[in-house]
Amino acid sequence: MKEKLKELRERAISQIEAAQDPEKLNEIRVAFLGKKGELKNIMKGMKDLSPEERPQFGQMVNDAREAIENRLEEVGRAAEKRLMEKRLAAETIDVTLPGRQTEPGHLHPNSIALRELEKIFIGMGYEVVDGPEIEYDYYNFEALNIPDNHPAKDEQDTFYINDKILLRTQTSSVQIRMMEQGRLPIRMIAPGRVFRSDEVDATHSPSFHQVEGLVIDKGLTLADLKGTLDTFAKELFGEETKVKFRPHHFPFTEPSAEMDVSCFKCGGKGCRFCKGEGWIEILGCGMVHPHVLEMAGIDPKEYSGFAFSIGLERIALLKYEIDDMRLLYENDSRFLKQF
Ligand code: 2NM
Repeated sequence: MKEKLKELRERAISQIEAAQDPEKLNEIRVAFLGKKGELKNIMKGMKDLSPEERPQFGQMVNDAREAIENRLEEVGRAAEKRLMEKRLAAETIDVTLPGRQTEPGHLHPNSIALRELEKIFIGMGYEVVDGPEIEYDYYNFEALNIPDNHPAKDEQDTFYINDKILLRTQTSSVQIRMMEQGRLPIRMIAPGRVFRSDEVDATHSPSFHQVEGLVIDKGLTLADLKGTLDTFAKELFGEETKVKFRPHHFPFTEPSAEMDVSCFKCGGKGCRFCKGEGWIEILGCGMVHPHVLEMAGIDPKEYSGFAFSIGLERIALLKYEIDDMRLLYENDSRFLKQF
């Protein structure tokens, strides 16, 4: 029996030492020390021993149990430690890895163009003024000397909210409001969204942006208008830019003109960009009609003024050589990130 116990003890220890994981160690514990384990089994033979041998054998069983328990404990701790180290290694975070890149936003070409226009006019002493997009018919048409039978007033061209209220078709309405306030002189630009009932195509949209300018002072003449817009064109398109004024008609200005700039691609020789013309139309302008001044409460015998109207999208398309206005409204980030 002693031999059997010795063999059992050695077998248990060698199995423990061969085991790698806590689960396996537990199986060994159950097999040897459990209620129906081998050690309990061998103790059943105690009854066959002589009374003198029993205590000695009992002591040997206890020693064997203790030895197996100790070994289980030691090897178990080592296995737990290995397991923990393995888990920690798998969970390691490399703090030196670069972070995930978030794409920075981009200024819209309209915004870049607007900032550039504002910079030029602020540099010439203009203030930037805001006004309502929903406007009275009076400020949008009547005060601008646009008669009721004018084609612009047709429902085909203008979004009406009711008889008297509409979505502004030009930011001139902001300038009328400024003139009414009567703080003279005025040197302002009114950038903003305007609305016209147009079908969408490469050059039209029902909503686009204007930057309209207005200067009111004593003694202003057409020469002031030409000098101002010539300076503006040179700052926007380059020092070598030439301007050309073609007579035109607007109800709110007299005389009126459209201004072309020499093509900044070919310098005026004619190319694909200017469609062989050498010139590119960029704005409408004129001396403010005396009747417009009068209606706004300004005495046209004392004051005169000039005004101009720039299409913001047109400037953005030209400057960044974009050939379809719809690209400006689709907000595809692959397109926008190029600017
Ligand atoms: C244009 C062309 C020329 C214009 C006139 C005024 C105001 F309020 F002074 F009467 N603001 N903007 C103007 C002048 C608008 O658009 C083609």
